[in-house]
Amino acid sequence: MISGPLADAWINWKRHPISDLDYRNQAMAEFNNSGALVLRGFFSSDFISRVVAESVARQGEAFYANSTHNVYLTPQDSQFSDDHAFNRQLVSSKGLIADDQISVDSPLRDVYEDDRFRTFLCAVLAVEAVYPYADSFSSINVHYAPRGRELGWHFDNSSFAVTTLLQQPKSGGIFEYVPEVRDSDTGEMAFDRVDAVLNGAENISQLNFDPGDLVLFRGRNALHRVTPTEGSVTRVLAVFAYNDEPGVGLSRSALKTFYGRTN
Ligand SMILES: O=C(O)CCC(=O)C(=O)O
Ligand SMILES: [Fe+2]
Repeated sequence: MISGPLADAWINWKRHPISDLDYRNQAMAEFNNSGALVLRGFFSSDFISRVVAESVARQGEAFYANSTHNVYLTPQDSQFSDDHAFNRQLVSSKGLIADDQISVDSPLRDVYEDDRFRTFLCAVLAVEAVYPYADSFSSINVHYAPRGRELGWHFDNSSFAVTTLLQQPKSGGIFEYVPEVRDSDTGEMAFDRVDAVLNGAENISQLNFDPGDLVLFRGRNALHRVTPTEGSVTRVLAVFAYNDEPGVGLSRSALKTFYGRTN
């Protein structure tokens, strides 16, 4: 038997011919229109069962940051009052494991490294190339939200996020968002709208996705969160993180915040 690239068994290539120009253009158009793209049934059932098994086995190793944050994911600023939009604190209680806790033969790595997958991402995200992080933590992560745990409202630092849900909780664990709240390019902080979202005074959209769907999301200007998991089934999600330039790694203080360790 001739074996092809490792990711051949993990992606539903017939349903999602990501190297096909028409398919790619359609994905690009949808992503540009809405800032989000959900490719249903992207990963094979073999991929999901293998990755769920290996991820559930490592759940006990997950790091849970015991802290709060503002929506901008920056330290508080004393020039603003504690109840100002800049300083309002949100709870993120989910846990995660880092890239260095994911085995070398994980299907997650086969997909992360696959050239066809990367070329497709570049086309949809309109970047020339995507690179792994220079640190050994950030490239592939698995997030865990057992009962009652959540991810609070925030804007992402990175311009795009690539994820796949591995395990859906019985209820809760809903991805909620409000598109185009701030403009990070012009420095528009959108304090009034941030307050409105946190006060429940804005219309909130939901992005619904199931295990095995590939999700692309522009989270730098869209305020988003994941609601607390309800029930006994942990929400488990894999994140494929890339940079659009080589050699970028997180600082020691960022590593400490996100992963609780620096080596
Ligand atoms: O869990 C999710 O679906 C989204 C995660 C997210 O927004 C993040 O990690 O920044
Ligand atoms: Fe996010």
